[in-house]
Amino acid sequence: MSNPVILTCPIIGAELTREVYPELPLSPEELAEAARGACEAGATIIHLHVRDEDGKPTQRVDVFEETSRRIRERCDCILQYSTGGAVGTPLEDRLAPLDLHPDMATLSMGSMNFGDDIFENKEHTIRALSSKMKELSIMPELEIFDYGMMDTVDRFLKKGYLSAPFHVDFVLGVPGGMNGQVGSLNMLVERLPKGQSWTVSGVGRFQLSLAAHALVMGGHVRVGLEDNIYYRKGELAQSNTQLVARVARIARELDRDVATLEDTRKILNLPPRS
Ligand code: KMH
Ligand code: ZN
Repeated sequence: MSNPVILTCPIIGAELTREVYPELPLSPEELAEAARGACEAGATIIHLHVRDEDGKPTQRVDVFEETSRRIRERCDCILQYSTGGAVGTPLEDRLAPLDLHPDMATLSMGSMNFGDDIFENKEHTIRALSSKMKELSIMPELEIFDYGMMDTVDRFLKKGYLSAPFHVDFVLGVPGGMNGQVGSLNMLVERLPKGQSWTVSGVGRFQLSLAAHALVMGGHVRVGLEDNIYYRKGELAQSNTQLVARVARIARELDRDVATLEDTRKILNLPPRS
């Protein structure tokens, strides 16, 4: 294999609405179809948020369960549950879906302004999420929105609240976090503890440029509607599939294979699903 790139697709997120993106998949069935398309285009990890019957973000276990089942009926992929939820989601709710034993789950490494809201991740919150993932052998993906969060990673490693291996996702371009210039990504990658894998999530207009930059740097890429709804300036993307397919095409042109599920498990040290 030629330096395979793992493509993660965040198919919906918690903030997006049909007012801004009319074709937004919301129900378990629609989310499963969106996941199928993304996997066919090359994604092997689905970053999953779910919505309730009114289309509102929820961390309800039954909705995660039904959506996961429907996704698994259609495609073999790694499910990565969001524990970030929406801004303001209580810790108890953020922890709840972990009981379903997903392969991976997100772990945001600090609080920040998130647009006009606050995405709160107190140290005790991070510890609670991290220790439940450890207890259930769920691989965390550390969400890094700002440079200082790397210091929290070091502190948590030192204190034993986190242990390698883990995977890191640099989420760049959120208003309130670090910007999506390529220099930001360079700094963060240099700062990463040796031997850990990383992905970049470019938010909004940074999605394509950061994806291309990560491909050249040898990193992995997250691409999908949660982070960006445009295919190009002024033109809404048709679907997650379309966004993933473009990055897969660019990867191949740059002589990087798109990681298969087997490659992905190997790179991330993920055991096969039991
Ligand atoms: N919705 C954001 C506030 C995650 O998935 O863990 C947090 C988020 C991160 O999307
Ligand atoms: Zn998310």
